[in-house]
Amino acid sequence: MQTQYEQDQQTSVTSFDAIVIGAGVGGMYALHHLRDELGLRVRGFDGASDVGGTWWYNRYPGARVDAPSTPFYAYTFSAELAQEWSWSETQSTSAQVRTYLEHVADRFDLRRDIAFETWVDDAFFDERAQRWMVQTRDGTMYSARFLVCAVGALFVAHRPDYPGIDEFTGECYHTGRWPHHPVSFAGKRVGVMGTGSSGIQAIPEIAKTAEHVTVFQRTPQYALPARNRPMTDAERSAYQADWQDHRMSMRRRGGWPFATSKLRANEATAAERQARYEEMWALGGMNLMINSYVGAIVDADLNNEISDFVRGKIRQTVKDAATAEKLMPDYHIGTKRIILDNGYFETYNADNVSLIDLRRDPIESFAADRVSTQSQEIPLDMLVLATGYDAVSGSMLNLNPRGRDGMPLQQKWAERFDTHLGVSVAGFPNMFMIHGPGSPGVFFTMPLGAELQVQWVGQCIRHLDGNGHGTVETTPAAEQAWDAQIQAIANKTLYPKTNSWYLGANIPGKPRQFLGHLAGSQYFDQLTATAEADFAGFVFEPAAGS
Ligand code: NA7
Repeated sequence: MQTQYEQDQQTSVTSFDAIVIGAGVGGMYALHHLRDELGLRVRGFDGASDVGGTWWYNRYPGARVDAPSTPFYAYTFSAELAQEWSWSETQSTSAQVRTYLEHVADRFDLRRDIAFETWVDDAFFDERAQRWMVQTRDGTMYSARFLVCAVGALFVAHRPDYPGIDEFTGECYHTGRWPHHPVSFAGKRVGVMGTGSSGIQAIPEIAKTAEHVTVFQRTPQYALPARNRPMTDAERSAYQADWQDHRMSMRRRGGWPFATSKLRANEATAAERQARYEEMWALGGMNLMINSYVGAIVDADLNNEISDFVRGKIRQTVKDAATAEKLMPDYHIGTKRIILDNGYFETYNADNVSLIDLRRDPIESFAADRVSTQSQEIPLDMLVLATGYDAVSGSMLNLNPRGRDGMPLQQKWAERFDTHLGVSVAGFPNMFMIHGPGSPGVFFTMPLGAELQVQWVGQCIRHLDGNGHGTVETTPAAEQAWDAQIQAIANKTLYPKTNSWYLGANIPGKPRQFLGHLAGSQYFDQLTATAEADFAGFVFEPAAGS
């Protein structure tokens, strides 16, 4: 009997060595590395009409990188690329990131091997042929020995399921699916639901022109000042001159290029600590968390003190005391994604902004032109959903590849999102994930993290080919040990004490499991060690026909 692949050879299936799904930060580099550095025949697919991935979609007003310092949210694999590109601000806009990624695509001639506006509807592993079969929405079949899923940690938009929400006839946009046409808020009554990074970046911008903005807040958040400003020439040239050092520092320091504080909170007086928090606040909020004292995300007392400090700042900023109280966060700072803001709390001092605390006044239903909470009716012309994502695991489940015995990933991951090293899933041979569950992903600088994972994938493919193997995959035992490590690291911190998307808590019914590896440097050491140990934790099968 012929394999699916052999049958397809007689029809019109185009074959590649590797198929890369996703043309965002991870997929672009995967294409470049596998094609230009390993010499493989590679085809990329993306549903969007250009490169950028998450950045292609996230065009809402105010969208910016939410990492501390922009020059470091960039690729590091090419010295020339690092030398020739200049970032203009310390916190880049989404548009600037897209321009950069478009430049990367031009410079490395990536687009010629990416099929845009091409959704992958199906991907399954043909065990006899040892190949992945991939079907795009127009019914075309492709095959490849390796499937690289760079489908994004923040891709599947989460839309709340309030009664009547689909009957709302005003304009309605999700921040993660922002339209490409200009959106005007002028003269409109805009409701913004969600106060994560996206909502907190968008609200001050929308309030500049809207007639009225009503913010629907479920969990009050800490937001720390981004202190965005133009990059100076001196900073740019220092970064470019020391680029290799920065790269190595980021690799060693969990994605953050600078040395962090070695100061111990218990060796300082309360007054000294307050002075240090003020200093860090003035430098930029992220410093408050990682540069004040050792252990802000581990030591509950220290964390409480920093949390109190930020609550005090919110009280000082928001003039109306009742509004300020509604904005008071009550969880350990840093255990939900740190938000860097540009004037968020100040926005509540404007007459055209009001805040609904959904914990005290929950939404009951939507109608064509309004939303009703328990206590009031609010007419709206526009609804902006800044309600986040089925993060980290959602995009792989959306793709739902089928592995050995036709096992769909949705079935394999019905209760736990188990992987080994965040890159491989048992029963899914020759499939690699970039920024998958169990990776440092959103806890590390994502471009550098993607580079290191992709380079490891390249090493694995070389090892497989060099030894005459046809398949590589991990084992359930390796997955269990990996998950145990991830949970153990997370359990040493305060993260698991808070409901967050890091734990899947934002998606009704999603299994609760910490989804990221918190110790990035240790993680990448383990990737290296695994490769050096001939890929311990993986099993290889001889190539078919050998
Ligand atoms: P986030 O951080 O998941 O924020 C989503 C927000 O939407 C958050 O405030 C949620 O409240 C709120 N939300 C979610 N569902 C609902 C419902 N049903 N009703 C009311 N409010 C709701 O997503 P973002 O897009 O802001 O940021 C995602 C990441 O992208 C960000 O960290 C950056 O790295 C880039 P909750 O806190 O869950 O109570």
